[in-house]
Amino acid sequence: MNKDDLLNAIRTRMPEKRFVHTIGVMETAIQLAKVYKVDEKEAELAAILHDVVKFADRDWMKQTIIEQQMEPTLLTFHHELWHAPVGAFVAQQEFGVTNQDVLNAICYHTTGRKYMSKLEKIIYCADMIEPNRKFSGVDELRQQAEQGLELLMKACVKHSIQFLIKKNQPVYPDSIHCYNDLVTRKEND
Ligand code: DGI
Ligand code: FE
Ligand code: FE
Repeated sequence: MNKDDLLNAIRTRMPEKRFVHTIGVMETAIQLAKVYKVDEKEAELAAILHDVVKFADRDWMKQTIIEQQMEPTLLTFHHELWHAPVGAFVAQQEFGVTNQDVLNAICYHTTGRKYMSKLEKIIYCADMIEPNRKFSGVDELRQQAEQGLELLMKACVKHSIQFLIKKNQPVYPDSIHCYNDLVTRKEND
């Protein structure tokens, strides 16, 4: 599927606001891919599909997690986390995506995980800093975008974990593993 067909296909599955967010993630991810030397087409594809099932039926997502034998812990956490792994499944099944790095970037875009690839980090960060995001602290995160992908990623993960803690929300284990991996790592890229 070419870019326009993909965009038309996802547009029918979400409200306009979410589509505008997706375009913002796509443009930001392509910019980051240029700076950090990642395949721009892969960044574009992962960004377009990252929230493909954000508005899918909750019971259907739950069913898919069970049937596809995804991590059962997901079901004990907030349903907001489900659209990422189920989105990766739909990208593969319905959109024919075969590139594992693209599928992983969709799958881990909400929680992160340890040992993330550059593409995974780009989608995670682009999702947080795209121009339509308005939360307090977002400009500081945007300023990190040119400081290195590791530093940007660390700032984004810290912000989301702090946000969850402030709201008294449980933090999914992958998010903690992601944070630990980033703060114990020595090299920066
Ligand atoms: O889908 P988006 O809104 O573009 O962004 P997203 O995929 O990063 O989802 C954000 C939501 O996910 C937000 O409501 C916070 C929630 N979230 C992210 N990480 C965790 C989490 N919720 C819990 N409980 N635990 C997490 O680790
Ligand atoms: Fe999302
Ligand atoms: Fe998103």
